[in-house]
Amino acid sequence: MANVREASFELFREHGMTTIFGNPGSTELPMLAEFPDDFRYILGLQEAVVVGMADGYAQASGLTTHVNLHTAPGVGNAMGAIFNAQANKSPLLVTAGQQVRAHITIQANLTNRDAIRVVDPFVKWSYEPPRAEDVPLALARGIHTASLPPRGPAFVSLPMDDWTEEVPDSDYTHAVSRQTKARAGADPEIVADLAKRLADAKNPVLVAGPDIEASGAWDTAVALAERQKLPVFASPATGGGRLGFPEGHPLFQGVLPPAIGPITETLKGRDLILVVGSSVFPYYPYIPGPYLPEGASLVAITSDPDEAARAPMGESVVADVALTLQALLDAVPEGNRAEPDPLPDPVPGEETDPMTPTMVNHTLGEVFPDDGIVVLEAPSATLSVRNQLRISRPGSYFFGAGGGLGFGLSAAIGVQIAQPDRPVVCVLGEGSAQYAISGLWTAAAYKVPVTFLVLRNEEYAILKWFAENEEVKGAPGLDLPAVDTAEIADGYGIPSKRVSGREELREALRSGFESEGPELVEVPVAPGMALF
Ligand SMILES: Cc1ncc(C[n+]2csc(CCOP(=O)(O)OP(=O)(O)O)c2C)c(N)n1
Repeated sequence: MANVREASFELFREHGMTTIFGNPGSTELPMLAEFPDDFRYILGLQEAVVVGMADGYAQASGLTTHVNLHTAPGVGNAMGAIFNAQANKSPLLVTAGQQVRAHITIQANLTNRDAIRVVDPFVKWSYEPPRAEDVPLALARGIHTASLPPRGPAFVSLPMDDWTEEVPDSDYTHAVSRQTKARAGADPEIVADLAKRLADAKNPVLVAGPDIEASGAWDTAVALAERQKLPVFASPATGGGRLGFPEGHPLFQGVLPPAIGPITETLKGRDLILVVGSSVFPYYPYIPGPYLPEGASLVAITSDPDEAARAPMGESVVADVALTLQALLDAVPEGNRAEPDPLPDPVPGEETDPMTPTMVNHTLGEVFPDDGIVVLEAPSATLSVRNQLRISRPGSYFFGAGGGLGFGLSAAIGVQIAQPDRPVVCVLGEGSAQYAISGLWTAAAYKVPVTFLVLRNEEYAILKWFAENEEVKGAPGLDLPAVDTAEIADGYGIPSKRVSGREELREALRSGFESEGPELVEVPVAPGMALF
């Protein structure tokens, strides 16, 4: 007979979940006792960072990933990052220690007194097993729940005295090895109808979303666009945690703006808008207008029933994105429409001192390795990074779709751990970097060779832009003088440089990409939004 810990670790092993991200406390130590040699524990110094790292790891590895947090306060610290993981559709098993069962009712110190309810809105399932013997089954259910579409975090609260309890074999052995599979294709009649509508459309367009990449449909999306000569837009950057289409492809027409009116304006004249692997749409800010251009119909393919239900217009097909796109590709003929003009090449813009974010991103593009990965959280420079880099390989771009800052720095570490052979650059605003700054310790301690590129504009530039849009005058708290991220990085043991000028920047980035450990490059940039 195994104890709860042995049975649970067997379960994790069976699912390839041998990397655990955590920040331990007294209530988690019994889980970590006699930690098996074939597992690794990645320590983060604050729970938001721990979850952000796991989120990046889960997305870049495709594996459901275990994050272990410290009872109520640890979960509390992690909430913003769990919200982000939900928006990113990141398959996380989030566990947290709980007081000894005999202590819960009398609410002894550190009791997570409403463990299930606290995280409930941000997870797919939240649970505390009624008996110790149920722990392995509850963990198995959490793993399956997190990994079934739409993927996302599931939470299990684990009383600390459960781990040494014995579990009868019959209670857990099936749970350890069972699998769940859920790739369901669309009704063939719906696909045939959609194929006909697409082929008959005069001026259709494809809007590519993050689930194309996540579902493994990248090549199929390219083949469909090429066969039908479809112009392709990326779904708005606000919700685009990953890319759905190569942005250097001649059919690529740019990133859709994120607001209602401007999207409709951009898509004016289209008769069929095919949205794949995206919500319709991740709008922000609120700029009202008609939801669709005159004469247009919209069909969205998504594996997420909630995305389908909440869309304000159009039709939705709920099915696996990769299978449905493949079926559609097989059913459409070669299109004979005129191909759209490709986007002009990105230009660096004017030389200024300090450099513009556009110039910095252009310079990054010059030295960015073919197999490089960008993790992005530089709010006022988001579009500039997209427009300058035109990333064209799958699995090469990660962005926090939830919008909660702190994702970027921490996720970059998880992405790099999952993809040790690919150079990772994490582009950060100096404000954003502070939300997860202690992640630098993990990068240094585990020699995770991320190159952190910090754009220092001494302000919350995007909030100044929002203030103008919202006609808010005189708001305090939008300036950020004297945050010296390079010196902070030194304090965490990360070699860092402050650079100015393109040549110094190129050299510092090349050194970062070649280094076997993390490096941080801080570059002063001109204030304001960078759209190109
Ligand atoms: C957790 C969290 N808190 C606050 C915000 C609001 N917010 C959005 S952008 C931003 C400023 C980011 O500053 P910085 O990283 O320096 O980027 P910049 O806007 O200057 O490009 C803030 C505070 C947020 N998105 N997430």
